[in-house]
Amino acid sequence: MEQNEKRKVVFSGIQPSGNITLGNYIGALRNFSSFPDADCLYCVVDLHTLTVRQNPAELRKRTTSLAALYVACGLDPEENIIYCQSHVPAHAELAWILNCFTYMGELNRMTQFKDKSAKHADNINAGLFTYPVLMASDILLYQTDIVPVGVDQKQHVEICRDIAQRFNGIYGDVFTIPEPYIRKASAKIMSLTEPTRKMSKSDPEDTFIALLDKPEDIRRKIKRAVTDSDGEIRYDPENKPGVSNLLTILAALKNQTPEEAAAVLSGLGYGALKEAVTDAVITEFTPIQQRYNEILADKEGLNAMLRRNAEKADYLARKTLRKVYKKVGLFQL
Ligand code: ATP
Ligand code: LTN
Repeated sequence: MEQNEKRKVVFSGIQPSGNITLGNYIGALRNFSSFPDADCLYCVVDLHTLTVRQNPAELRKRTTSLAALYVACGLDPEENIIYCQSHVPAHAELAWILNCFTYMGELNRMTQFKDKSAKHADNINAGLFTYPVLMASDILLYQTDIVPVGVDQKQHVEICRDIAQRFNGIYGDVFTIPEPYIRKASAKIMSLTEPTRKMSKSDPEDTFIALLDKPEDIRRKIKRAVTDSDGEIRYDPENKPGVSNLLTILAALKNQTPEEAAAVLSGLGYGALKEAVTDAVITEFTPIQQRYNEILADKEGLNAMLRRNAEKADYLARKTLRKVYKKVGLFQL
């Protein structure tokens, strides 16, 4: 690499809002290790989870659990900055500024806001509405080039780009404009019981496979997954959403296309498809679960790692925040 060529910055986050699912893993988490030549930050976005009511003790537990999962999935915490969002105050500070550069109209168009408002009709709070602004702050604080996410987050990365361009248009080149990184074929894993809906960690247990599920639970859930009555193993998301979802999962874990996965099983029944998916998921998850248990057994070590990395993130974030404060005219001592 050229001496003065800037290394790319990669940033992504996952909410500790429930058990991490197979969808989170295939759509996001497993892609996090695809950038060996970049400076990578992987954040446990705990502030974002407060947009929906959380049980405090559980949230605390899920936060360290998710950090341990990042490491268990192969992210070396010496090479990647793995940390909690609330440990770096600059996220919330920049969010305030960017709130003043974001229009109600553009936030109103966000499909996640519409979905979550419908789901939590008794608690449509301002945080749920400005969620994308906090996400933009996460990304822009680190001069991020690449944001690996599932396809459901594309719209949020786009609004982040719009906010950054608007800000740069007024104050000069303050923020790097980020690009989403979405692996098309596996960007959206569907619910096992309602395969036309996204698999989501805040939905009921039987709709998703969790990364920490025991083999017998994985087996049972896949056995019960909704298919159809025509009996043919064929990739056709429109007409055969259940079967196509199982093929997408199998293909993602075997690094094939769904059509290739279907060809291997052609002529067999849905039982064979489910068996193949079950084996692939268990084979993938078993070593991750073993590493996870080892990491969690050393709580002190995990906390020390999170502290060290939060300091590194804080240093980088402050640099951008200072620049922003100066540009907008906040008096600094
Ligand atoms: P919640 O149910 O609390 O909204 P979630 O399961 O949708 O959570 P997030 O924390 O919002 O998960 O998402 C973390 C990452 O996982 C994002 O990059 C998101 O795009 C990706 N992701 C989430 N669900 C899926 C899915 N079903 N298929 C592919 N990627 C997904
Ligand atoms: N909104 C994301 C989680 C998230 C995120 C981020 C992803 C928060 N901040 C920054 C990428 C970059 C979601 O998956 N719901």
